[in-house]
Amino acid sequence: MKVNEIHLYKMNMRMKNPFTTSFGTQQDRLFLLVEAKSDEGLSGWGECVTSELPLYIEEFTQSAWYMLEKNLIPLVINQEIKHPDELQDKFKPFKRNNLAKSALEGAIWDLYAKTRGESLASSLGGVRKTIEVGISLGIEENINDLLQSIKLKVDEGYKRIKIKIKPGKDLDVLDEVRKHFPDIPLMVDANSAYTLSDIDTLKKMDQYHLMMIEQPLTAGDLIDHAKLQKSIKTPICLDESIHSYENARQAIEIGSGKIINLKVGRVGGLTEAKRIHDMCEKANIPVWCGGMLESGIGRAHNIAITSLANFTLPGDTAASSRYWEKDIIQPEVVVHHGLLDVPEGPGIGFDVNREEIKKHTVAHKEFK
Ligand code: OSB
Ligand code: MG
Repeated sequence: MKVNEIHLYKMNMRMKNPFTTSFGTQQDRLFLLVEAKSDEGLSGWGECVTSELPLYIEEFTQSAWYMLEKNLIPLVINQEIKHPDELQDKFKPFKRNNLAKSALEGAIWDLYAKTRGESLASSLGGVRKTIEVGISLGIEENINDLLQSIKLKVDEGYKRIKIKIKPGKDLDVLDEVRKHFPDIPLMVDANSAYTLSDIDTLKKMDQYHLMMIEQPLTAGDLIDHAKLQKSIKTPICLDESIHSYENARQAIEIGSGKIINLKVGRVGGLTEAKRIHDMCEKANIPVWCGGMLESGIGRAHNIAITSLANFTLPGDTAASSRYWEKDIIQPEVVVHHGLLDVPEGPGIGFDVNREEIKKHTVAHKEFK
């Protein structure tokens, strides 16, 4: 297929509620959409899950726009592409910038699946018809607000609850949560907020029978995580330390953790996510799909990758309505009793709502 037109949209969408992690609070999502059109008149869509500021990862929305505009889109436009896997080689000279790469690659994957008339999930080798999902809850000033949201989400049927923690908002919070919900599947995410000097606090988390503790230590670190994993029972799950197949291979080799949160954007796209998935499957390392407060388009990509066999733990792909008054896809993503159907229509399997996209577009550029 030939991609003869690409559109880049800068989006500004306000979430229903602010979301707080150890690195800050966000409510306005400034991200990018990529639309790739083929000579057959089909459109593929990808989402660039950056934020306005580089607080979670070094990329940010303007850096991704620049990368896509100046470096990545020129490698793809008007080129014959037989398979989306080819993009990895094309993009390889440019180090990292994975969120930007993933957005364009995702649009091409969607376009490829649509061209073949099959779902993105089956193009990727997915096997699940439904997936299990959990929910990620931000840090709350007031413990009662957190307890109330947990109750709501447990009642809605989400398969596990993840709560964000940071130094000073950890053991006391867990005491309260376990007092009220002694048995729910529970995990915590520190977003890199601790160091090995906090080892006493981290050890104490073993008493709460957590499914895992996500990214306790510095982003990018593997060595200290391996040291920590040796002294705690709770499985460590890596998020901000895994940017590639090689990172994952090394993490497994030295025992930096026992679980991987696989985010398509962070590893540079679906092709790399699938490679990491396959390796983890062989190594008996379960994976689950993380979230980046996506719009419906990124959410649809997450659903497709989660249909692969080794996504054995519930991910963060919650319903559209958890984030948005109105999502930019039709139908929206709905979750029943913690389960979500993998769409069977061509590509991402959701229609994009162009009117809704237009409402939130703050910049647009067309490439031909
Ligand atoms: O660490 O998983 C994370 C959101 C933004 C940046 C990083 C993370 C998160 C979440 C929310 O945990 C997941 C979601 O609901 O999309
Ligand atoms: Mg995380």
